[in-house]
Parts: sequence; structure tokens; C-alpha cells
Amino acid sequence: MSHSFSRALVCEPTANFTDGLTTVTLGVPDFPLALKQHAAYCAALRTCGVSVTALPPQPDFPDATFIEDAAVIVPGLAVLTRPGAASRSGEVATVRAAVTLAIGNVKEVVAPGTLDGGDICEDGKHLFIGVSHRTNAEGARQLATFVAEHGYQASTIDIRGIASVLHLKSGLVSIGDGLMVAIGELATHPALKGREVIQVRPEEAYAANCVRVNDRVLVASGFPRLADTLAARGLAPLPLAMSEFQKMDGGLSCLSLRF
Ligand code: CIR
Repeated sequence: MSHSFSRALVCEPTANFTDGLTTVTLGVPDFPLALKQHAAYCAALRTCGVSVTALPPQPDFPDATFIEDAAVIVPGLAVLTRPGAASRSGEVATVRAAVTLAIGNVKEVVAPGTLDGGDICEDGKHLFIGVSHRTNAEGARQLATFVAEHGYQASTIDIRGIASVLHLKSGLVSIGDGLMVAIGELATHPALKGREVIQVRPEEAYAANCVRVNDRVLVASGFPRLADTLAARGLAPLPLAMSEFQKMDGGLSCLSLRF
């Protein structure tokens, strides 16, 4: 996959977004601040040249703002997921309507497969699929089969033993030009052999979930080391406040579906 995108789907958080799932103990999100941070995120995507489509907010599904988990999009194909958390399964309906309109060619992960989009790390024509507490081997297999028809290869990385990450992309992303960003636990994974990896410092682990969008890299603000490293390589960082989403285990990538 390239990192050039012209469109993104987002879903604004609803007031009960604070009732969503979380494993971290950073406190209850401030909803008005979350809305502000979400608006700034959408504005940043537009700054990168991306046209942003907001799906209807989904008050029945407090985690729906983490829209990346409901689908995986590669050029010419959208794969609807079967989220690994039961409370999130209803999110897919709204995303189905949107990707059917935007992409047309839609496949779907079915039982007993489970898969969250946050477990998919695209690196060129290769997908690393995290086998996690949300994505199982069968979900990974189904996705690999769908994307193979579009020229993609896939391999799995088991992250079930890495307690600090919910999804693979919480700790491993590709930022293009052959470069990956990873937390220490993943930086030396044999699956990444031959790739250049920027290892984030332990105190900046949350920032590993950065997102290359065209000629910018969205990075969570407050993690200056990674931002400096990216800038030194000529990859202009675009820092964004993410505190309220971090409290719900969410990162930058999960707030949009980009294509
Ligand atoms: C969840 O636990 O499912 C949400 N509270 C956070 C999902 C974050 N998604 C992502 O990193 N792709």
C-alpha cells in the first residue's frame, strides 16, 4: 500500500464514548475535549490533502469512533471485519454502507474468524496481521485470502504476549520508503528482518502508532523524540493531541479509514 490517500472516513465520538472498552487506567475522558481533538484530527487530514467523510455518530456503539477496526481497505477492495469484542460487532453496519458507496468491492470476515482493523499493518504490498486478543488465526487467514487476489502477501505476528499493546498497529507501523516505527518489543521481531525500523523509546511507546498521510506523518503530541527523528529524516511530523482517545486505548490510526 502506498501512503498516498485522497479520502478518509471518520466517525465523531458520542457522549457515551467514555463507556467504551479500555485496558488503561488513565482516567475518564473529557468528552468536550475529545470532540475538539477529533475535530483537529479531521482538520489535519484535510491539511494533508485528504477529503474527510464523517459517518453518522453511533451512540449505540461507544467505540465506533475507532472506525479503523471495522474495515481493512486496500486499493479496489474493502474487507469488513468481524470485531473481536462482542460490544463492537454492530459498528460494522454503518461502515458497510459507507465502503459499499466509496469502494464498491466489499468482502467480509465471517465466523469463526475475528479481526480488528487495528491489527493490520500495511507495508507496501505486504500485510502484517497481528494475532491478538481481538484477531484470531482464522480471521487472519480469511483476510490474507481476500487480499491475495489484489496482489498482497500477508504474514502474522502474534502479539498476545505483549501486554502493552491492544492491536499490532499500537506498536508497529509502516511510514513508507521502507521505514517502520516500532516499540522495543516488536522492533527486533524476525518478521521485520531486512526492514529499517525506528525504535521508539519506552517512554514514547504510545507514539509508535503514527500515520503517514501523503507527505506528512501524524504523530501524537507530547513525544518529541519520535517527532525529532522523523523530522531529521525529512518526514514532516504533524503533532496532534490524543490524550482523550489514549484513555480509551485508541491511537491516531484507529480514528480513520484512509484510502
Ligand atoms: C477498543 O478497546 O476496542 C477501543 N476502546 C479502542 C480501539 C482502538 N483501535 C485501534 O487501535 N485500532
